[in-house]
Amino acid sequence: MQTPYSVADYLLDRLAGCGVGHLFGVPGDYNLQFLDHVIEHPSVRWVGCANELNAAYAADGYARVSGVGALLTTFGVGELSAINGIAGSYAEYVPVLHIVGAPCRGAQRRGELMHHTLGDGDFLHFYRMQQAVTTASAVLDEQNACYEIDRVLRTMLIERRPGYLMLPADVAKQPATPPDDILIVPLSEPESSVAEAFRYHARERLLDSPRVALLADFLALRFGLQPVLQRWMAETPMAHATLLMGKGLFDERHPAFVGTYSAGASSDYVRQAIEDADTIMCVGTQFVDTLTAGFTQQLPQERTIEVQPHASRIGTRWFNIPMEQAVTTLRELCLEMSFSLPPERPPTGRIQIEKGALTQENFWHTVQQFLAPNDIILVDQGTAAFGAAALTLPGGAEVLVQPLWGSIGYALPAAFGAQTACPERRVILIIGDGAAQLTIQELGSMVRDGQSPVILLLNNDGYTVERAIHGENQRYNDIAAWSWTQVPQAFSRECQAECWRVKQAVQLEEVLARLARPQRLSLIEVVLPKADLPELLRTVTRALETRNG
Ligand code: TPP
Repeated sequence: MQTPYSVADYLLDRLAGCGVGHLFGVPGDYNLQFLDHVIEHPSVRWVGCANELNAAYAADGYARVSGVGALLTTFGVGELSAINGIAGSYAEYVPVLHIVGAPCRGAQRRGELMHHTLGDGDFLHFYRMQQAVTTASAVLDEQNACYEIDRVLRTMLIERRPGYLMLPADVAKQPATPPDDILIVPLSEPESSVAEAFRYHARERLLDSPRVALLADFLALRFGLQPVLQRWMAETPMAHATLLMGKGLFDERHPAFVGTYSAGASSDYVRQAIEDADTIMCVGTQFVDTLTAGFTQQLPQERTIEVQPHASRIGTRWFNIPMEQAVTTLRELCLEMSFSLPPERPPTGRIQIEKGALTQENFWHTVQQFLAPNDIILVDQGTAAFGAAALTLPGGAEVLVQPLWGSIGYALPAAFGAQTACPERRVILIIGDGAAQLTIQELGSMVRDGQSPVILLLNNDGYTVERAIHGENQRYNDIAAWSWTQVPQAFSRECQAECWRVKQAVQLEEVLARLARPQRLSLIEVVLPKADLPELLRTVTRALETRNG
């Protein structure tokens, strides 16, 4: 017999309508019945994870490549394990819906001594904890469920940040009516006088600028501006760059793409091409300490136009205008004008890279040769993130990195999530040995689901990035030495993974040459010197240590 349409079905239909095809998480008795509806659902697939933190990272990785993600955990114990991951999604504007199965309303009303509570009869402790890391949240009941599901999802989509739904087990079963239309997300329209004023002041500013430059960052990606920005750069030749978090926004082989901007840690060419323009248009930028060598950007207010999701600034004046409209206005104005050309790229000459034993330098050079169009490259928050800043991406390739929240171990489950969303794309994960020890269990899920990511595991004998900041030889920067190439075997009974341990640059080249179209999970343990750093990180750590006093 078919079960009657319920709140659980409504929620799943709404998720499917938002483009969610997979729900990550871990079961618990408060969400098991909801899970039966997931299993029955025609388009939302359940993806079990090894723990809730990994599930939150996986949902985040999934959302970064496909738009929206979703996560299911159980009350208290599950949701608090996930909260670190959700906080990362909040900090970095990734819309993930966190659904938490909770005790029935009767038990809550009576304040019963239920498992997974603090034992004080207060069932809202965890709901309150989630407030700081979500843009909208609700405790669902029979009366409000459908309305609140829509409200939370709508706010999530507008703000591009996580939402939270507490779903008591009995509420999930309540009858509901299927939605008869798609979820409408209203477009915010500025007052026409504001739009006019923005256009007027932007024109004045641009007319006064012989040379302009564009610096765009991850908020432009999150708010869907990649197509319009790419079109704009194809039409109007101007120096343009992203920060590390926005990497992948542009076609990096475009002649006027100057590189990844890292403020004072950028090359002279990148820095001058951006900072010396008469007007710098900063679209969706956030200047994080680690990405700007400790806030060394030279982008004074009077020479910048700043475009943020819901407002834009010209000089010191702010206009309440949505990002897309501001960018479209700037693009139209640029089409009417002519600017001097971006500076010539200095000749690089032939750089001789030492092959021999692997170093950060020849490792990243080899990775650069390996990249192909449409790759999804995930880099974790150790040396990997900083090395990746110097890569030039082939067309359609993107980088997933979490430098603002900066929780090590993120990239491995996020790679699982990204590969779940895009099974046909090649996923390359570059992660330190320290970071991998936090979240390695998700290798099991990758093998279970037949995924074939290429995993470059950087074995540099511990926390190298921390050694560079402080305590180079202190025991707190050491980790347990694992037999990395045996790890995938431990995570699947019939091992469907291939593993290598490489110490020489040519060995790495040889292995990567076989992985143009990997058919199974490939783990390459890359042995690197303990204290070696990518050039960018050397500059950044000097700046950070100074700031920490
Ligand atoms: N715990 C979490 C969850 N996140 C953090 N950022 C830290 C601790 C502090 N931390 C930042 S980088 C790092 C640590 C412990 C070491 C990373 O080492 P590894 O992953 O081996 O990369 P490597 O620098 O050696 O390439």
